[in-house]
Amino acid sequence: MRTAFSPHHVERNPKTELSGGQLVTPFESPRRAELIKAAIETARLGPVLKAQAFDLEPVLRVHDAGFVAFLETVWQRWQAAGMAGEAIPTVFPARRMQARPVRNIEGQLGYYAMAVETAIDAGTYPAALGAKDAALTAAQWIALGDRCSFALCRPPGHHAAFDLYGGYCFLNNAAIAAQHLLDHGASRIAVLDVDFHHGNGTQDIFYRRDDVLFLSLHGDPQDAFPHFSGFADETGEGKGLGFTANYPLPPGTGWERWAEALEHALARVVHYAPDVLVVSLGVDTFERDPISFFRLRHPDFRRLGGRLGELGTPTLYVMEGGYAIDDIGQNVVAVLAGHLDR
Ligand code: OKP
Ligand code: ZN
Repeated sequence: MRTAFSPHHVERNPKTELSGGQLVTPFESPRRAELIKAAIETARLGPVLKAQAFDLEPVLRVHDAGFVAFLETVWQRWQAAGMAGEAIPTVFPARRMQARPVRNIEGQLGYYAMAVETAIDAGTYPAALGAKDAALTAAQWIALGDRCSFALCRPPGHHAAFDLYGGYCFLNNAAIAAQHLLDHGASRIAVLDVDFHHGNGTQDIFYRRDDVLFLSLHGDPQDAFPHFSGFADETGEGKGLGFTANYPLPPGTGWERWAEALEHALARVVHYAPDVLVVSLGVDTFERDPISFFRLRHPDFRRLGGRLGELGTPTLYVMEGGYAIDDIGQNVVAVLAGHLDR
């Protein structure tokens, strides 16, 4: 199995995340990707290769052009406005206000943000471009016949919607890859999101479509971020009705209950018979994750990979969350090794 990796991820290294009313060192750190890369190499799961550079065309298949132009220019404009710290919005188009991308940079930050924990720094955009390159490179390998590949993306992507960033995400790596596969021969893609948090961005991008089946297992939005997306009654719209499935789960959920939801989701995948399965792989379902509340244990990640490998569908794994730094490498390797049955 090949892994695609972009060294540009290190360029995103913000000093601040708003958490519990304090500016703390971000949970989503450069070390995460380096530890995962090292664990894959140590486990000899296959080569870790530098991502190929793609242009913006595949990005603009799923994201708003104004949004991408905002990401490209926000840091320079924030600095030009004389702001001393990292770029964080302060005001939002809340209910009954005008949701318009006004010219002022603070106004645009509020317009394009879905959450404020995520500060933007000088290297955020190059890192986000590198993550999408990793996703597209690993997708290309699947299009050319690989049975399984891994996009070691950082920053993650699944909270990034058509025209929204937040939740540590800027470009939706999994959605960009899924669309690229559809544009290069696939007719149906299933995206299975096993990150602890609901993949609101991926859901948003494909909500009205029947060529992408989106399934997500996650902390109940009554209790967990992103709070306003991921309820069981969100099932798609228009011709996409029935092509979104959400499995919100309560605090303390362990393997038994989680695997029950997984089996429901996998039955849907098998019935859909996708050409490619895209897995939004977060390992923040781990029992010691610092920001999540599921209780999956290390061996459960191998079970997950094994179960996905049994489907026999070409599978693209796209890295999302996971913040238990001491265990992140081993947990990701467990999923991939389980899939490869080694
Ligand atoms: C990104 B990914 C908890 C606040 C959580 C953001 C979490 C983003 C997770 N009090 N804030 O899905 O792993
Ligand atoms: Zn997550």
